[in-house]
Amino acid sequence: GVNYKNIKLEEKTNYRIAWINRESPLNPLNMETLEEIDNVLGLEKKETTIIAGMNKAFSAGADIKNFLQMKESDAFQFAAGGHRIMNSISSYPFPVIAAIHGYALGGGFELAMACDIRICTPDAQLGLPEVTLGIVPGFGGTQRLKELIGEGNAFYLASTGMRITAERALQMGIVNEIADKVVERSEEIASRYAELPPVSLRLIKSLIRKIPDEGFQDEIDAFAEVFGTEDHETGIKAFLEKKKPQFKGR
Ligand code: CO8
Repeated sequence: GVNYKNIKLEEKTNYRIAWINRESPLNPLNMETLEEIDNVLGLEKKETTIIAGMNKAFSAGADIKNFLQMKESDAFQFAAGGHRIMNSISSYPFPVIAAIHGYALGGGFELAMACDIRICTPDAQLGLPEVTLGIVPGFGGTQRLKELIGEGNAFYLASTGMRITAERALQMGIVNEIADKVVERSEEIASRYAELPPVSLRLIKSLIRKIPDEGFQDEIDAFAEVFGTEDHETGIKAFLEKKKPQFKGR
């Protein structure tokens, strides 16, 4: 089998669990981690896949340190690569379940949104903080959030960058269930899927989970565009230096 560096793959009889397992406790995502998840989805045996986080969180998003050196063209490549992997989750022929504990922020939240089912712990916090860094969501988050909960609350969350609680996320329809033991609960659902007809599951998923490509393309362009601004440097440096950013509008 493949040796993964950023995830731990647990094979069960009728489903599998891909654990995000980064060195840093909040499980920051990088492209390599996403590619390893993509690799799991490419394995020959197709079955329900649970994505969960080891350590203290599902994932607090992209590794912000990596954004420091990024130019517009790198940002474009990065977002395009991320979109490709998120789309491979939504076009995977079996359900993918996100078992969320702790934080699901930025790219971590976008990864959870690319999944078909979301279960979170009562203390989970979700959000799209990109705006506070002077950037925008770049892994399909604007489009998937809008599709999931409508324009009003999607704009509210993406434009303020505020985090919401599990309870609020359930109320908005972002998560399907709150459970104390999210992985166990996800495994129960995965076991149920193992007893249901795979062709029906695949067709239901493809009928429900289609999003027009146009918005995704615009989001990739927008992600590149913000990397041409001075404000994105201000926001990213301020986060890393634990200071409050002073945005200049350029
Ligand atoms: N990247 C890198 N380091 C991080 C990240 C991150 N996303 N989040 C937290 N850390 C680090 C902190 O810098 C800190 O490091 P150190 O201990 O060395 O000082 C450590 O983790 C713990 O963080 P805090 O001290 O801030 O812990 P708190 O408990 O006070 O706060 C929070 C936890 C609320 C999660 C806070 O750390 C936070 O707001 N983090 C940033 C979250 C964020 O903005 N995420 C979005 C990133 S942008 C993004 O994901 C864009 C997606 C587009 C493409 C994705 C591509 C893969």
